[in-house]
Amino acid sequence: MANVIVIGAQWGDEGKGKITDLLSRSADVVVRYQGGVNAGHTIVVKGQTFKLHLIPSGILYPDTKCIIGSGTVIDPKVLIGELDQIESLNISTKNLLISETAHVTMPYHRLIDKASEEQRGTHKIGTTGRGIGPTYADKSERTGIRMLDLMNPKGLREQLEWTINYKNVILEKLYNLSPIDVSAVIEEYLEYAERLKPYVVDTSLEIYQAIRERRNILFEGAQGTLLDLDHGTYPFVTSSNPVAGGACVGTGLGPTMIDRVIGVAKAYTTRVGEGPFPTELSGEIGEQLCSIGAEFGTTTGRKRRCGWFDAVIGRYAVRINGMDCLAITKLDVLDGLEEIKVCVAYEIDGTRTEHFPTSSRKFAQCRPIYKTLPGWQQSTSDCRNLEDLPPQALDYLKFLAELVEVPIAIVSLGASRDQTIIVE
Ligand code: 2SA
Ligand code: MG
Repeated sequence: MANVIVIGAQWGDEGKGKITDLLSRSADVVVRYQGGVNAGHTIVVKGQTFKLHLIPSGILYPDTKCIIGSGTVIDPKVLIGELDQIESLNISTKNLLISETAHVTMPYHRLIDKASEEQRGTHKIGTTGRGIGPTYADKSERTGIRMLDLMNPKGLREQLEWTINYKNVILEKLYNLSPIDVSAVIEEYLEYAERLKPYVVDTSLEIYQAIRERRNILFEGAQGTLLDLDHGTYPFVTSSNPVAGGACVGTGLGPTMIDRVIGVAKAYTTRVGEGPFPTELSGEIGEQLCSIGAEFGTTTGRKRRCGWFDAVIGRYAVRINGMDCLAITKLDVLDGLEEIKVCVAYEIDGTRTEHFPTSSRKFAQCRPIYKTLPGWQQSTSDCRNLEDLPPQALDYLKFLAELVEVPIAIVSLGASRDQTIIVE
């Protein structure tokens, strides 16, 4: 397996959770490198369903080391809730490591996230409201609190007194909100620090040593390529770098140590939050995809917007991530359709283009050029080999692979682990 990055090739929710779960079985170390509690996947263990936002699901395997890397932002309250849940199932959390240099989401980050969205009105981003943008903004502004700051009570008191007083001015003057109680927050976070202390280390060093020992490392991207701060549909993006390059920056590892990049895409497209989406379906078929695909956010429960597969986006994701191969998920959701459309190119101002535009304003003007393929109208959820698939489904996959110019290595046909075709 070697060192593999798994990234989302669309707008997040591509089913990366299932693919990383499959690959986790042969991984010695699983690493999160960006994002925070805006991510989420649902896991079923011992008949109990629970949601993880920060801890990689690899924690469920007794010998897998799980790392929350330096490029992530950590909401300690949520993280402790996850630790409690896992431990309540009698599963050990001793294999978890948290980066000293990851930034901490504070109460004012959540407040500012929500208040600024409200103030933006029709210009809102549609964030998850988890304080992600403001935490990363503080990191760039150099007023952030890092995990290692949390571990130093005296320093933390000083730092938070200054920072919260500064944030209180913003909360009161800019957003008309009540100020935060400085000492209550300090006490609260000192308690979190006590609980998290055993996990906090220099994770870059841990990863480097694991590589030197020839262990298999899986880098797990959250969100997706089009939500990337630099390469996504700005400003309708998240504040981190979900693309493959983010795995190096977000862990403290050089690019020569990565062997492979696997992209995950749905057999159609979804997006949650605001922003342009050329292949979006507003009518009956969109509703059908949403209900069959159960397209609701894991973190916020928001309904996802649904549309056809967009190969312009697919090719773009291949380029930006240096993708080696693709995992196509939720093919079974298309089972009942008579016809399936695929966007092969865009038309902007009467001109055809096969390239993704860098400007969101231009992107909003893109009209999809479709090729229509016949559906297969039979269930694929029990298929376990490519040969089991109806010929139309196989043609559909072949067409997608040709368009995006990388092979399809995995096909997923349902939520359970065995509903998967591994292409040899
Ligand atoms: P934020 O909160 O600042 O990161 O929001 C900025 C944009 O990024 C989008 N975003 C996401 N899109 C899809 N899935 C995400 N994760 C959750 C999930 C979403 C949920 O796994 O289902 O539960 O709602 C995710 N996280 C961020 C967001 O919609 C904004 O467009
Ligand atoms: Mg998700």
